[in-house]
Amino acid sequence: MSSGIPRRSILSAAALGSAVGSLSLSAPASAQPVLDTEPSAATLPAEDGYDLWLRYRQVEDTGQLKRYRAALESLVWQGGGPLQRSAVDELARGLTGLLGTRVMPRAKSGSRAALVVGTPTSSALIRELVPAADLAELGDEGYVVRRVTWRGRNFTVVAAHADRGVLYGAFHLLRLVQTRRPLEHVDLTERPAAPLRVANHWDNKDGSIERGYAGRSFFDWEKLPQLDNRYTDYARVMASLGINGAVINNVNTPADYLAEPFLTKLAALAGVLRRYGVALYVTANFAAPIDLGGLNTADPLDPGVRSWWTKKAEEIYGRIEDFGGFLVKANSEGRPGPLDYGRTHADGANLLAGALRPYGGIVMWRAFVHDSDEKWDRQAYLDFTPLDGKFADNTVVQIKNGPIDFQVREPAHPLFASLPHTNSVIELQVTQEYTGHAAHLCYLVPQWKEVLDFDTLKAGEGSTVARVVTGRVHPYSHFGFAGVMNFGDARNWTGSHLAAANTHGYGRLSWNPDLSAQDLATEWTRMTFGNDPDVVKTVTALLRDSWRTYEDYTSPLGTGYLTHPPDGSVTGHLDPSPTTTTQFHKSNREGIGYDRTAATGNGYTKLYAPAIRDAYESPANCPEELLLFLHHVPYTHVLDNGKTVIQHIYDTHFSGAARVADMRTDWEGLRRRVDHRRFTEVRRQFGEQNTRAAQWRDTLVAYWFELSRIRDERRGWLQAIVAPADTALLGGERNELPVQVVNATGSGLRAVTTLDVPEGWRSEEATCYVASREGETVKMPVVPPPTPALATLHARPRSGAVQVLDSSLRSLARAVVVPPAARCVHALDAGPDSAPVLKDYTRLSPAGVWHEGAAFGWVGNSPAATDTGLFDVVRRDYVRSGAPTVLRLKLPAGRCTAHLLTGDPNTFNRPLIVRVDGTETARSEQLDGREFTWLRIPLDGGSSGREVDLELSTEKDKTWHLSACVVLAEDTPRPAR
Ligand code: BDP
Repeated sequence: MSSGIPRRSILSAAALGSAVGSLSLSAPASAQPVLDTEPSAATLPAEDGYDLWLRYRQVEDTGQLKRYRAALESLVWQGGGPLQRSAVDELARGLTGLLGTRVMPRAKSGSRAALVVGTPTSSALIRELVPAADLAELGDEGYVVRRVTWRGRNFTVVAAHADRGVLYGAFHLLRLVQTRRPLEHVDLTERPAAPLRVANHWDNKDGSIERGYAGRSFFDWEKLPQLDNRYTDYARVMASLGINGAVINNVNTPADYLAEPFLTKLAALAGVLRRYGVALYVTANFAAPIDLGGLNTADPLDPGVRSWWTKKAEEIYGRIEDFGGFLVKANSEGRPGPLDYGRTHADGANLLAGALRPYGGIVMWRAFVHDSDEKWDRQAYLDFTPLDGKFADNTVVQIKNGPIDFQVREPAHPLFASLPHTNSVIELQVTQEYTGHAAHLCYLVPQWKEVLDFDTLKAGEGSTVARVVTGRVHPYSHFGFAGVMNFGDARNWTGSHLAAANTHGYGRLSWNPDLSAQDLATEWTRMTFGNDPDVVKTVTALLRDSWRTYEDYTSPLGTGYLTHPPDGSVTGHLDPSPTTTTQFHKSNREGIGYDRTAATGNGYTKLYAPAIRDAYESPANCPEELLLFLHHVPYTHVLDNGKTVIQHIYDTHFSGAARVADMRTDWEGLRRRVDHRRFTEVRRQFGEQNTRAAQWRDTLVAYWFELSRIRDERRGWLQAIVAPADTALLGGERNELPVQVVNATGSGLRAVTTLDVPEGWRSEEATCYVASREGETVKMPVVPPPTPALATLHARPRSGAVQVLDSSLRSLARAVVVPPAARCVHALDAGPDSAPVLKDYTRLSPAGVWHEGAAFGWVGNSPAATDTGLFDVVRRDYVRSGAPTVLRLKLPAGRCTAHLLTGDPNTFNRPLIVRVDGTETARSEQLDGREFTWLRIPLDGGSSGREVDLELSTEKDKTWHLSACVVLAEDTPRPAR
């Protein structure tokens, strides 16, 4: 790296590694005594959350304000580089707000107390006040904040060896005031535990975010290189946490970011970030030499490929001199990588590392290799441990906290401490992909702390994950933290105000993983909502317990992956869908949990140090919260608390969901103590969480009951499940929709079930007798309107006062309505010839080629066909093709409408694009797995009928699907007979 951060000095600071402890890192601000004297019901100005924790509201307590003013009002700065300039700007802004008086830097101190900031190089006063030797050992990022009395005057000093330390020290001082710490005896020394403290943004160039719940990306690629204040504010926020790197694009990325016009845009962005010490990194697509360079290979050992990357690095550094380097996701979930050429991950990483080395850049190579669900937990370990020592020294392997994928509970990843000769970084997920999006409060710091404190024992006692990733176990040259961010363009950055506590917690832990979750929660609360003791106490408690609560109502005992299967939508991984994730949780009628033991399971436990492996091998000795992650046990397995597993599961789902209602009540107690807007928005979020928690509870307890057939000893319930995916309904006719009524009470009962149907539908209630612990299928009469449709249907059973559970998430799939064949001009059910066809419909298969006299048929290429065996007769199978394909239809005279059904019972479905005579007339949205949609295409047969060509296609290199094609004549009054 030619300027900006001299990486070597970061390293030398970090190389002091073990000295971190001996430097007496200060306790977090919140751990020190505090004056809790804020007036509680002060008039609170409107806030929208944009300031996050960088809120600089005036100190309310007059005595305290006076003391702060006396110490800090006079700000002495004797010059320095751009990072010091940013520090001083922030101090001026922050203190002006906090002290309620204009604070401006001046070069000389007067006769009174003063705040002095700078480095020994830039400030004579600093040279007087702090021995340079105290600072030199702190490296480029460390600093001191100290009260010094010199020549009878009191100085509050923020001093560092380098400008960057001054910046971090300035934010620390502001934090002290924001959290109302006394400064009279302040004397703290800080330096980060690791050199890499990076934000990973999974943002796409079209503005979408892979797993974002706060609106769209705030990186505006259309407008860049034109800058926006938001970029500066982003950089301030990052610097306030000590974050010093940002990867600005998704791990699933095209190669585009490595070429114009992106380089110009990136350079502009890097210029803003640089002023706050944040280095810009980019996710590189491993196939870039092919996609951008026009080569026919990306083989890491190919000389042409090597020289392409070398030139590319030169080009990038020509634009961005302090460019941080590349993040790479290779050979995982379909991404290109070195394995495509029979090479290893190390070959791939070293190729890029070689190109970046002359400039000091690094490669962060992800260990998340997910190709087969069966090997998901072991694959990273199996792929990477044989390569230990083979990675170049300017690469680091980036390892997710757990072996699966950011679940609410997982053991620590077995790769930690298993790569003694390979730089390692931990990847944490700040965005709440599997932990409730922006709808559920789930403060993840306690989870991260558990992982960081986990003792791998691989390099003897005390080889905790935290010590591994802070370079204290193995002699790593690069190490630290990556956090998958939760920022979007929402005004408050994180969508949910409370979710910002995770952003703050991640950054602060990456600076110092020894900070406690409780202290961080308190610190964030004080900075974000003020110092009213009731607010601090309540919000801190809400944060502290939220992860456990979320776990209780979603997935206790390590049950595992229970959310909607992987897909790209914003609702992906939010709601429970246990029936479709059995490959991940492995529960069945006999038992529950995933056997990962060496003795009888997949052997995952063998990846840990012997003492841990032995504990994990045994259901009696393994940590209870991981029981079902590691073992398949009978539902009657007895836990330490004397309860059976199934009873414990029932109880935690109910108690967890009940606690959400309490959380909402606790928050409501803060009315008028928190400004109105944020109060209302958070209250709304708790309302949503309450509903969703009940859905989780009801979906899961019913599911476990269905499998185990063991009743909850403490409660009974009734539930009715519509299975619309199994029955296609005929429009305008009387159908019988099967609905399963489940009786989870201790005695048989008579249940009356009604169906919630959309307007224009008719249905009647149905009565049935259901024995205790049984399910009974009732046929519910239902008449949908005659036209093609998709509709969500819910059934409600009732029987006296028996509690009824929600089943809406079990009935997630919509029912499909198709017109009866007799009413159609064409009634085509697409799929292979071998699969079943809807009553009276005609098969539209690849064999249906157009010929003279045919009513319909393919012209040119024919598609392929698949029968998934899932869903009803119409949706289970389809025709599909990667190429545009023409379906010719014979139309009768007059107007008519074609209805095309598209979707996929398994996985997401690309837009189906329909062109009629060359003009695009319809296009579906990209759909989640199991979602379908009907496209309507108006057609005209003219006065005597004609043939029309529908060209079916989708995005380039993707596949379109068609499940059915129905043509209805426009409703004209039928001539009387
Ligand atoms: C999973 C996400 C997916 C990511 C992938 C990854 O569901 O969107 O692309 O991990 O980390 O968490 O690469």
